[in-house]
Amino acid sequence: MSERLRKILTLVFVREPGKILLGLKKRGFGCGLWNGFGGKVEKNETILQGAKRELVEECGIQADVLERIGLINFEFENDPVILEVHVFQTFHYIGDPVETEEMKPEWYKDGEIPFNQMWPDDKYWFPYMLQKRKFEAYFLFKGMDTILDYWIKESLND
Ligand code: 6OG
Repeated sequence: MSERLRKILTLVFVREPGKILLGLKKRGFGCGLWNGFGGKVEKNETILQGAKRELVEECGIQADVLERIGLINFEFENDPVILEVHVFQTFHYIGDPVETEEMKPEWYKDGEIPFNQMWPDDKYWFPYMLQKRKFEAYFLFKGMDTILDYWIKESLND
C-alpha cells in the first residue's frame, strides 16, 4: 500500500457584490493561471491564520474575518501527494489590492470569470461559491490539464 502525503493549503477569494478579486500567478505551481490567494499552511499556524497571512503577502489585503466556504482534495495520477485545499471568502477587508512578486490582482465581474485561464476544476465549484453555497469536492488530475474523475457536493455544515 502506498503512503499518502497530505499537504494543507489555503485559497482565499475577496468579494464585492457582483465581482471577485483574482490574481494571476506569476511563479511556481499554477503559474500563468488566475486564482484566489493562498498557499501552504506553516507548522506554527492554524489554517485560518495561514489563509490571512497569504492574503496579505500575495496582494496586500487584510481580512479580519474569513468565511470557510469549501474543502477540495486534489490528487494527481501517479503522485502520492494529496492537496487538501481550504477555500475561504471575505466581503470585509482593509486595503487595496497591490501587485506582488507572486500575484497580479484584478477584479472580475461574477459573469466574466476567465475560466479558460484557470485550473480546470474551477468551473465546477465556482458556481457554488458565487451562489454562496458551501461545498466539498474531490478531483483526480492527469497532469495539469485533464480531470480523470471528480465529485462535488453541497455541504450544509461547517
Ligand atoms: P503555492 O504552492 O503557491 O500554493 N491550488 C489550486 N487552486 C485551484 N483552483 N485548483 C487547483 O487544482 C489547485 N491546486 C492548488 C492552492 C498553491 C495555491 O494554488 C492553489 C494554493 O492557493 C489542482 O504555495
